[in-house]
Amino acid sequence: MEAKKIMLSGIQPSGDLHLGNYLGAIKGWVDRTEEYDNYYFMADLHTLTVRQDPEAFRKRALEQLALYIACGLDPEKNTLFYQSHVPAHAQLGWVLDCYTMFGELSRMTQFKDKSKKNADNINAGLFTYPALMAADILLYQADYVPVGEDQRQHVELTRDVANRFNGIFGETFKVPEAFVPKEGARIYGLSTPDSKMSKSIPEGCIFLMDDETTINKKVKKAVTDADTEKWVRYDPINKPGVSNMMNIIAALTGKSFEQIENDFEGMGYGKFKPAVAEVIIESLRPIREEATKLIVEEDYLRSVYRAGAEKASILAEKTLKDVYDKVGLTYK
Ligand code: ATP
Ligand code: LTN
Repeated sequence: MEAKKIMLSGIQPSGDLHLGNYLGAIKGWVDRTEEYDNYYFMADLHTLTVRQDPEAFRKRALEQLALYIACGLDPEKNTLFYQSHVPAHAQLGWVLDCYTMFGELSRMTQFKDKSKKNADNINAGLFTYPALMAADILLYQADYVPVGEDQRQHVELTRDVANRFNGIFGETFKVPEAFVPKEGARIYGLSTPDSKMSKSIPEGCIFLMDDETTINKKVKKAVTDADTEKWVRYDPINKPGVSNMMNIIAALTGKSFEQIENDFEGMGYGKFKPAVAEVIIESLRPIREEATKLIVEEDYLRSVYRAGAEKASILAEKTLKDVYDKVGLTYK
């Protein structure tokens, strides 16, 4: 039997997980569990690039693991772990820092955005972030990296670094591909249909742990469109707000835009919004309920992340050894 291809991805525990994270990333991971050999982690080392309250950070990172599982990532079929528990990430990260160019890092959109947002803390980690991300991916010889559209640039850089290294030292790293979903690749904020749904704009962001009342409130206040036509039609240019909500429904239910247009034919936004809220509430309810149960089961969560790190280390150390051998470092 041919070995399964490797899927790998991570999310920073830098804020509570939201619908954008779910539809742009996690849902796609869950849907492909059987097809691939899966590695998913909490990118906690990356989170240190922005100042954190230590206690809140630790709690959030554990909650993220509970949510991964509640979203449907079965720990028996997916290797779930903390990035910081597999030291090879930091070790390969340093080596790749030395094979990643200043110019390349300077062009990263996320670096430019985050430097603007954290003007008083533009630290070296924020700048070299993509080299650590390249290490995360290349350690596992990943074939596919399922992420939202905004992370594509980092995966492209990873490919460049892998090709550069392979060019110098011979075949060492698998050159990975980004795996970006069609629907859900970019969910926009409910209050800002021109920028992505993000935890930094909480009023337009549906968090996975939001209760029914909160979801209803946020959807009710969602920005609809200023055009004269008041019915539901998919047109991201002229109707970004409505199209975004249609995209959410499509991604959650699997319906086509045409089906959704038909469902709401002749109805105004007054009927559309409560239906959108309903779909979101019913889709997230089982996730929230399961996560609430899991979060108090600390022993169980610990056993999951320990087993995950142990399994991940096997593959990671193999690649690290190869890299050490090639660059002339002595492996322990
Ligand atoms: P920030 O708010 O700091 O920009 P974030 O909430 O966008 O962070 P990330 O940790 O950057 O979260 O992203 C985690 C994963 O979720 C990535 O794969 C990213 O592409 C995806 N993602 C995040 N926001 C969205 C969104 N609005 N639509 C689709 N995918 C998203
Ligand atoms: N940079 C990503 C998180 C991340 C990641 C990775 C994603 C860190 N390492 C490796 C995929 C593969 C983000 O901000 N969403």
